[in-house]
Amino acid sequence: WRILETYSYNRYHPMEEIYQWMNEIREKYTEVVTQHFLGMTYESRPMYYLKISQPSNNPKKIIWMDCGIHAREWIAPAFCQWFVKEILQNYKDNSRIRRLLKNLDFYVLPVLNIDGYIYTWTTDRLWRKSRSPHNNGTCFGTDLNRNFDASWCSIGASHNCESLTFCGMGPMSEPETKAVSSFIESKKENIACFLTMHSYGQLILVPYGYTKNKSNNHEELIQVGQKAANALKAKHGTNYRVGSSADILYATSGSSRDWARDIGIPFSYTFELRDNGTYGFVLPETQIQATCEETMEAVLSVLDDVYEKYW
Ligand code: PAY
Ligand code: ZN
Repeated sequence: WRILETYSYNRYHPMEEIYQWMNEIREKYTEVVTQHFLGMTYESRPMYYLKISQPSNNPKKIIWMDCGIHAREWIAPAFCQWFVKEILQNYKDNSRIRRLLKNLDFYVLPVLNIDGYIYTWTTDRLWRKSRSPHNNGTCFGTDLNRNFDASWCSIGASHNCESLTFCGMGPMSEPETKAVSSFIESKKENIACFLTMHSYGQLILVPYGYTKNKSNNHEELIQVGQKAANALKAKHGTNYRVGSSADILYATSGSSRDWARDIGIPFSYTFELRDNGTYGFVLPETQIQATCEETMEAVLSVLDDVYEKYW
């Protein structure tokens, strides 16, 4: 294992290292991990997700987790990698994780916006969007979290390609959102839970952003989310708030979370990880470990509840 043996989960990694990490994870844990192609980014880079699954005969529900839909939110891809590592290192000995993996398959996309992520390493640390050109190449990037087909570009998003929240030329107009949404759509009957990881703000967000109306399982979403926030706080004392985007953050349309709920996925959450603005997107590496540890508690709490609901 050229990379894996010395891989530090307390560091941020450039995309080439994350690609290598995925390869080696798949090779080392062949009995439970497979790597799958989702599609190409605008700049023709392959998008892969890792599937963690134990062979079994019982029908299993899927947990989806994506990280790095926004390029500058580096703690998110760091968490996806942390999550995979924790599951793989512990599923044999830790009864809680073993039980989850017996009944659930995890699909993890460590970096959704690969072109943007690379751009934050090479050129502009605070880049948010993808890298597709618009308006005859005069401006770049679509906000992929405004590009989903959920009341697309109705509120909290912009048709102006210079804007940080540019919604794109149409719903799912970008190769990255098209790849994710076609895949999710094809599996939606079996997906129990959709988790999309961002930073910053310390929030657990439920649908919706595009309306103050509530989804039909809103109370349950809040309950599960609040329990997760309590578990998170118990680890290192970090405070999170739980609520819909429209209620506790701001109005947004075209988010992946709202879209996932609208196509019928019951549990759909956006996590806004640390911090509260002190460092913002540039969260120091010294905080990766504590952030990932506490987030792991929150995610496991959600998964326990999802599991309880189905079995
Ligand atoms: O409705 O889920 C939502 C919005 C979630 C995020 C968004 O897409 O705007 C919130 C922001 C993010 O993580 O991208 C928050 C950060 C601090 C920002 O850039 O405003
Ligand atoms: Zn974000």
